[in-house]
Amino acid sequence: MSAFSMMIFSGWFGCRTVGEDSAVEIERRPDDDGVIAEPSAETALRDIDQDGFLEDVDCDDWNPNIHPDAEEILNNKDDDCDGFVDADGRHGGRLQFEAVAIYQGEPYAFTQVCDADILRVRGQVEMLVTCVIDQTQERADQLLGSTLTVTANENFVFEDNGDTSAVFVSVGGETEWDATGVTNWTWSSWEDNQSNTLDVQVRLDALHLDIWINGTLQRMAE
Ligand SMILES: [Ca+2]
Ligand SMILES: [Ca+2]
Ligand SMILES: [Ca+2]
Repeated sequence: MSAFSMMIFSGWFGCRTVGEDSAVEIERRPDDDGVIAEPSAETALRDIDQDGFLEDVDCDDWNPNIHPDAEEILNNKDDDCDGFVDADGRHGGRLQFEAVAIYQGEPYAFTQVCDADILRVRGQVEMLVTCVIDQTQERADQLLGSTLTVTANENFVFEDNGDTSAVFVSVGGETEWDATGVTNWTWSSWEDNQSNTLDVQVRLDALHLDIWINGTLQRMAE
């Protein structure tokens, strides 16, 4: 092969090589883009606990007693998959307030309607009752003050009733006082009808003062 022929052959071979590389590169580009994804495998929903509810709606697919049609019971679990554990949630409304106070040996009775707010989260309860005292009641200003506040909190889960200490204060009357008492409340109404209401019974005892707070609160929208 002459030197000239070698140049032509080399030149032709070189061009051929580059051409092949380019062609390969161009041909691979669409694949590299990965635009055409493989069809995803069928992800069949399972019903692991065989309770009739698939795992996408069954909030505990390992427990056949927990599903959207289950009954919510006091067990520290969200049995019916509505996002609320037992009677959890914020409950609000108005409660009836009655009090008897002894002043200089004389009993005085008071009635009142008070605003109430109870927040229950996984069994832990915080309660706030605020009573703006009706000052037309005899000696109300002296014995109850202008605003009476009851606060309580308790961490209980399974019990359907509980005792807890409460703090209640009177603000602004001639006689101001701080005291502690005991609250009792019940979840019985909620258990009976699984409604969004909650019975509340609070009893506070202090020196020369007894207070009862009763009523039903409504679960508030989140
Ligand atoms: Ca299931
Ligand atoms: Ca629930
Ligand atoms: Ca429950």
